[in-house]
Amino acid sequence: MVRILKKDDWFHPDGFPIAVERRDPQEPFGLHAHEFSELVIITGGRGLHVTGQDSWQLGTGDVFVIGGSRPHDYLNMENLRLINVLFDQEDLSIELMDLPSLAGYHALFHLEPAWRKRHDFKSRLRLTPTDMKISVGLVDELDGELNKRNAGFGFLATAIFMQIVGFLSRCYGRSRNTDSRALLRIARTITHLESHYADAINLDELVDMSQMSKRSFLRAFEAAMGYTPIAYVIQLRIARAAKLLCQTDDNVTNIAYSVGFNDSNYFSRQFRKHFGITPRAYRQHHLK
Ligand code: RM4
Ligand code: NI
Repeated sequence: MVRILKKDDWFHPDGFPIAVERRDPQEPFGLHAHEFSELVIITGGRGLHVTGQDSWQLGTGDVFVIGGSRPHDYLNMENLRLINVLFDQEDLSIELMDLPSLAGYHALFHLEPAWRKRHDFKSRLRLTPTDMKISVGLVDELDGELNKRNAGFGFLATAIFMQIVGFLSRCYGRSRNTDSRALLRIARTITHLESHYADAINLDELVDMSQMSKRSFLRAFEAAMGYTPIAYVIQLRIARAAKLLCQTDDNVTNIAYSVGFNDSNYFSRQFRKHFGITPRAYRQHHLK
């Protein structure tokens, strides 16, 4: 049985869903998973990062994200030092704004964790000393807000957290190594879909962008995102439609068309499959 770290034990009793845990050094901890996610910055030393059956050599400057359900541990530590930024994405409900337009964001948060095996972890983010300094500075600021907990800390801590996520996403985007570049190419197909979800999807265009064979691309995409590109676009369209249903009084058919469906019955079926209720019921529910 893998030990599961509980939100209640790791976040402040007020329930604010970001916490900073410094490990200087990381002590033996044991295999575990979390009810939350963890952004890890290796600040010094060496060690093995174990996820399931696999293990990866860590060094200073490595940054990676551990989704909650992924069991992990550290072994063979030689003065391994790290900073964990614990966060619960759902409880945070941050507006991502144009973050998904950064390929580095998808690469760091979605693709690398799922795809590490193929790249033997060579596609991870490794910060330059300058970027490391900036990142640690931001974490220090975040930590300060969280410790003082003065009125307004929730807003400020969230803002600093967003800065960290945005900054690291940009850092990934600047990565030069071959494996990271390969991951960024797939990430770019995702950013393309994010901004063109309402258009007809051209699979060949995506394959071209990835510079991979069609077969490898499809496999890689699905492994990383949990959906085929087509299914992913449908998710984007439905999410956008859900927003429009709440925020506008445009009719269902128009909304379906405006997000890229060309058949409103098909839209309603897909919507229902996703949310368990019809678009109309969804709107009713959110009007209350
Ligand atoms: C541990 C180790 C784990 C982390 C907890 C919060 O020392 O770094 O990975 O989840 O702290
Ligand atoms: Ni952990």
